Amino acid sequence: MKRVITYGTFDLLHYGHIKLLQRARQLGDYLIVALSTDKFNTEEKNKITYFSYDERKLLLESLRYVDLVIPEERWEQKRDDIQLYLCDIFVMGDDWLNRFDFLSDLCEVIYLPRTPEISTTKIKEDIKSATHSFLPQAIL
Ligand code: C2G
Repeated sequence: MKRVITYGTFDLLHYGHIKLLQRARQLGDYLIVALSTDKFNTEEKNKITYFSYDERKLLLESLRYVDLVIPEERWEQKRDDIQLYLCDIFVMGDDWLNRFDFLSDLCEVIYLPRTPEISTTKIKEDIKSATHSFLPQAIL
C-alpha cells in the first residue's frame, strides 16, 4: 500500500483544493491530510480562517480522496509524521516548489501544479466586491 501525505489549511474548500487532493490520492492508495489547526493558522501562518478546524476537517473527511485527517500544529512535524504514518510520498502544490526537498531522504517529494485561477483569498474578494456592487450607493 502506497501512502501519500499532504498539508494545508483548506479554508473555504474549493475545486483547486479538490484537484490537488484528487491528484495526490491518485499517486498512491491512501491519502493523509495534515490540516492546519486554528492555532497554527493564526500564530504561524497569519491566516484567519472562515471555517474552524473541526469544520474544515469534516469537509475534508467527506471527500472520497481523503482517507485520514490529522492536525498540523508545527512546521517541524513533517518528518515525524512521515515516519509515524509510514508515508511513501509527500505532496504539495508547486507554490511550495523545493521548500520541502529536505524530506527526500524519507520519501518521494512531489510538487503538483497549482490550479492558478482560484484561491480562498479570491473567493473572499469576489464576494466582497459583488456585495458592494449590489448595495445602493447611498449605503456605501
Ligand atoms: N492549492 C492548489 N490550487 C489552488 C489552491 C491551493 O493546488 N488554487 C493547493 C496548495 O498548493 C496546497 C493545498 O492546495 O498544496 C492547500 O492549500 P492551502 O490551504 O493554501 O495550504 P497552505 O496555506 O499552502 O499550507 O505546511 C504546509 C502548509 O500547511 C501548506
